[in-house]
Amino acid sequence: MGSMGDWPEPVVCVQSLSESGNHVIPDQYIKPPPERPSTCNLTDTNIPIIDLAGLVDSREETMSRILEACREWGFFQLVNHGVKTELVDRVREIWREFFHEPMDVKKKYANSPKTYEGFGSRLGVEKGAILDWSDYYYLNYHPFGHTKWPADPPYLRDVMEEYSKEILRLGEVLLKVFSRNLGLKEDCLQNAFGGKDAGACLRANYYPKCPQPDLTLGLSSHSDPGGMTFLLPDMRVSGLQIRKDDQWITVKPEPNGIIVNIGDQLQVLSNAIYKSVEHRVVVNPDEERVSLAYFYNPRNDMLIQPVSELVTSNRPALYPPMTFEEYRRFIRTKGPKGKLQVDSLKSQN
Ligand SMILES: O=C(O)CCC(=O)C(=O)O
Repeated sequence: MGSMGDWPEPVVCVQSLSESGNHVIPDQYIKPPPERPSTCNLTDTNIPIIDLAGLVDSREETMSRILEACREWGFFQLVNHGVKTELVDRVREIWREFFHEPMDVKKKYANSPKTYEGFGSRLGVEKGAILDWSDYYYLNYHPFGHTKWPADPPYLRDVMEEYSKEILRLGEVLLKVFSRNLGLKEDCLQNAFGGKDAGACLRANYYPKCPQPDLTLGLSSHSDPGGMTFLLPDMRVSGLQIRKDDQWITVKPEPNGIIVNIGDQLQVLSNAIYKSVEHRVVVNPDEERVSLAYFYNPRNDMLIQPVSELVTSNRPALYPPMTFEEYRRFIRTKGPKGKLQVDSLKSQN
C-alpha cells in the first residue's frame, strides 16, 4: 500500500486513455464480473422528487416526504431549491470547460492522496487496485478555504464561490428539516456538524467516453463518507445508479434539479434511521459525462456518534464514536469500495 503522501504507482489520466483511440481498456480498469454494470435496472422507477417550495406552501406533507426519502431511499432530487438556473448551468459548463483544457494545464494541479486537492485520476492508495474510469478535480471550500483554484477558466472561482454559498444555505435548511423529522431540536444536527464551521468540499467528476463500458465503472459502488451530498448530474447523459433492494436504479435527472443524498455521518448521527445508500456511475461509449458532487460535512474534529435522544434500550447506539477526520482517513486509504464502510464499524451491542 502507498503512504498517504504518495500514490502507490504512476497515475494515468483516464482522458488520455480514452483519447488514445484504443478499443480495449487496460486490465487495471476491468472490474470483477459481479461489479460490472448489470442489466437488471428497474427502468421505470426514479428517486423521489422533493419540491422545496412546499416547505412554505404545504409544510407537513413536504416534511413527511423528506422523511420518507431519507429513511427509504437515502436519495432525492430537490426542485424549487432557490438556486438560479443560470448559475447551475454555468457551474456545469465551467467544469466541462476545465476538463477540456490541455493536459499540461490540468497536470499543473496534479493532486496527492495527502489532501486530494487538485486534479486526479484515482481514489485510494492500494497498490494494484482496480481503478475507475474517471478523472476529477477536488477542492476544500469551507471552513479553511483551499489553495488550488484552477486559474483557467478565469471565472471558475467566482462562479464556484457564488454556487458554494447557495450550497451552504441549502445544507443549513436541510439539516433543520432532518433534525425536526427525527423529533430533535431544529439546530441539533447543525451543532453536531460543528455549527457554522461545518465543512464543504467538492469533486467535479469527468467520465470520458469508454470503449468497453460493460467491463468497468466511472465510479465504483460507494456510499458517501460525509454528511450529505448535493449532486449536479450531467443533463445530457445519465450514469448515476443507486442500489435499492439489491437492484440498481438509473437516476433520471429532473430539469434544474439538485440530487441530494444522505452520507455515512448522517446515518451514524440518526442511529441508522436515515440511510446512506450505495451508488455508482456507469460510463458510455459515445458520450463523456461531467458531474459536480458537493459534500456538506461535519467539521473534521467533531466526534460523530448517534444523537443521545435516538438511543434507547430498544435501539442501542449502533456505532462507536469517531471523529469525521478519523473516518475519512480510513475511507481515503481504502478507496470508494462498496457499502458500507460504516456498517463494518457497527458496535457489537
Ligand atoms: O457522477 C455522479 O453522478 C456521482 C458522483 C459521486 O457519486 C461522487 O462524486 O461521489
